[in-house]
Amino acid sequence: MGILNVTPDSFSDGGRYLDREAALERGMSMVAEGADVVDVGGESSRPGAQEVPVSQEIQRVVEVVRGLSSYVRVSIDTVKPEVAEAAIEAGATILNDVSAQLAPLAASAKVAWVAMHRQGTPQTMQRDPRYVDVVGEVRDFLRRKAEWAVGLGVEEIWVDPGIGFGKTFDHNVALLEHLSTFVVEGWPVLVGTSRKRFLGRLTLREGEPEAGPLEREEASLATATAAMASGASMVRAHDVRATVQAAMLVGEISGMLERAAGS
Ligand code: HH2
Repeated sequence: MGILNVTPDSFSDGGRYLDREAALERGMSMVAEGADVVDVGGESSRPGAQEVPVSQEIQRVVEVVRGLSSYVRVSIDTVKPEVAEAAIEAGATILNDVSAQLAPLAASAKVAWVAMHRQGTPQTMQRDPRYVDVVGEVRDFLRRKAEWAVGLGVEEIWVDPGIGFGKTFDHNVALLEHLSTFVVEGWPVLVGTSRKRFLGRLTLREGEPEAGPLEREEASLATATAAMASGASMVRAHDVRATVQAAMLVGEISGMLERAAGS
């Protein structure tokens, strides 16, 4: 899933694709690089991000969705029902819902639904996230949400532990470490680590400053590869070309390991 943020303030690519032509060009380049899905967003969900009025968010995303949806499967990254409806009307077939509240809309519009876990909202989520058992709580939350969506008639459901959304460094690492426990729940798992802040700390070397968003590419790729090897069915990535190569390798290596175990 390639990330296309049509925003001025996304944490790593804000402002680059605010111009519609630039967004369409980047979307098409992700298709050429092998993306199965392009995830279009018109509002940043980074910690502390400001909310965007509905009309402005629609204006940012709709023509980009329309332009790309004849070439690739498009998902709309929004928490606003009006924006989701407009994007679906323009051709989006996945509703990427970081609020995990829009299943009724996904059911009535007959599109796929991504239920992501988060604690708090972008304005509050990194203040003091707390869990007794982060893996268990996130897993129970996602199971409840997926069962709710099944009851509403949503036919394609994805679950996402929401790396960086109301999570400390330790919470993020624990969720990635135990990703395979989400996979056995039966729902395909989507994971997004791309360029996120915890990667800076994960790769910190003594005496050096923490890596900024654009210096986290290798760590993004490494964690995406690990997530796919743990059974994630889709990863959300800025660097599509490298991530597609990693996905191919994970497939090859799993096959090799299976053959070696069988021989
Ligand atoms: N992360 C971001 C946005 N949407 N959706 C899902 N399902 N999972 C994620 O982990 C996820 C997401 C945040 O990343 P990004 O889009 O790069 O930045 P911003 O929110 O600043 O636009």
